[in-house]
Amino acid sequence: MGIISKIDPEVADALYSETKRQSENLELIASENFVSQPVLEAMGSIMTNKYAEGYPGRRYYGGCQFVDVTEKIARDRAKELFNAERANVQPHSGSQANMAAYFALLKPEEWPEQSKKPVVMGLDLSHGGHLTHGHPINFSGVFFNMVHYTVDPETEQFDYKQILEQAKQCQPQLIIAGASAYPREMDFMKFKEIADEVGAFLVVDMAHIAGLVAAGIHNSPVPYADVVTSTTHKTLRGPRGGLILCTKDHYKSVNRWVFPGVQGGPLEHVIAAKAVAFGEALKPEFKTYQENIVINAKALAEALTEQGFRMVAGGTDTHLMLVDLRPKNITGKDAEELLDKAGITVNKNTIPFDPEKPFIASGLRLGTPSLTTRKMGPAEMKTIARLIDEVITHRDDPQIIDKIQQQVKELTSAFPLYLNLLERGY
Ligand code: DSN
Repeated sequence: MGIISKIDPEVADALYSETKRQSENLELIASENFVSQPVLEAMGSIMTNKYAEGYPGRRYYGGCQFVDVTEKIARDRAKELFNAERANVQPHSGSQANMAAYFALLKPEEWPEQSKKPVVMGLDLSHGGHLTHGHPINFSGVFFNMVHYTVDPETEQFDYKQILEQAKQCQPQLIIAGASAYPREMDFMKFKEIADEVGAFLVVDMAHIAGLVAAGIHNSPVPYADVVTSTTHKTLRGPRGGLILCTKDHYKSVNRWVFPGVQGGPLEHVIAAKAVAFGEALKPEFKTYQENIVINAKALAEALTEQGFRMVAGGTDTHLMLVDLRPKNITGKDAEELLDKAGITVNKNTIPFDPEKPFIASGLRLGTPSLTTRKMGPAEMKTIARLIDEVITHRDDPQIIDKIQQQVKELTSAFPLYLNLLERGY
C-alpha cells in the first residue's frame, strides 16, 4: 500500500479507481496515452518543490543547480529529437505554448501603435482545429482578428490552393497550421509557401502528431515554421505539458514570452519527466511504436468501414480517425455515453459541416496511441470495431451492453497496464 492510502483514503480511493478504469477500459481518446513508469516517477518527484523562475544559468532563485541539469537535458533532447535550432520546455500546456508563440511573433507591446488587431488565419474548430486557433471564446479569438480556413467539402481535406486564395484576400500576419481532429497528413511545405506568398509568419501546432514527427513517419514542420508548438503527452507519450521549438532568430522573444510573459515558475518535476520521455523517444523502439500506432489506426478505420461506419476524409494516415455516425442513426453524444457503459472510452466530435451542435456532434474521434502502448495490434483493432458496432446496434439492450463490457475486460486483461500500481492499491 502507498502512504497516501493511510493518510488520505478519499483521494487514494479515487486514484485507485482511476488506475483500475485505465487498466480495464479500452482507451480510444486520440489525445491520450499511457506514460512509462520512469516518466511517472519523475513527475511524482521532489522537483515539484522547487521554484526556478528564469532559465538554466539565469534564475531568480538560489538552489537551482539540479533543476538546471534536468531542464538542460530536456532542452537538448527536444532539439535532437526534432532537429530544431532551439527549444523551450517550460510551457505548462499546449495552450500556453500557443499563446507565447503568437505573442513572440506578433509583439503585443507594439499593438497600441496599430489601428487594428493583427490578422491570424487558423483552422476552424468544427473542421478539426483547436480553441487556441482562434475560437471566439478563447484568448486567440479575442486578441486577434481571426480568419478561419476549412477543409474542402468534397474531399474533407485541405485544399491548399483555396487556403492560398483566402490568405491573399485577408493578408494575415500569422498563419497557424495544425489540428486536433484531422486524420490525413498535413503538407507543411505548402503551408510555408502560402505564408511566404502573403508575408505571414508560420506557426505549426503539432501537438497531436509530435510522436509521428519525431519518428519520421509524418513530415516535420520544423524546417518550415518560424515556431512549432506541441504538447508532450498525446503521441509523444510524455507528461502532460507543452513545448516550443523555434529558429534561433525567434528564441529570445519566445523565451521572453513564456517567462515572464505568460507564465511564472516552471513545473520542474514535469520538465524532468519531459527529459525522460524525450530520452525514450530517441530510442529506436519508439519509431516501431509510432509505426504500429498508424498500422493500428488504419486497421481500425478499415474494420469500422466494413461494419458500415463512414470515415471522414476516407480514412487515416495518422493516429486518429473521425467517424461519421450518421449511417448508424446515432449522435456522437449518445454513442460516447453508450460506449462508456461498455468500457470503451471515446470522445464525440464534430465532423466537417456538421449539422449538429458541438455538444451533440455527428461523429466520434478515435485514436490508437494508448492501445498501441498496451501492445495491441490489428487483430485486436478488428475485435474492437466489432464491439463498437455491437454496442451501437444493441443500444436499447442493457444486458448485451453488460456482456460487451465483460468482453472488453477480458481483452484488456490480456494486455496488462500499471499492474504494480494496482497491486499496491494506493
Ligand atoms: N483537447 C486536446 C484534444 O483532445 O485533442 C487538444 O488540446
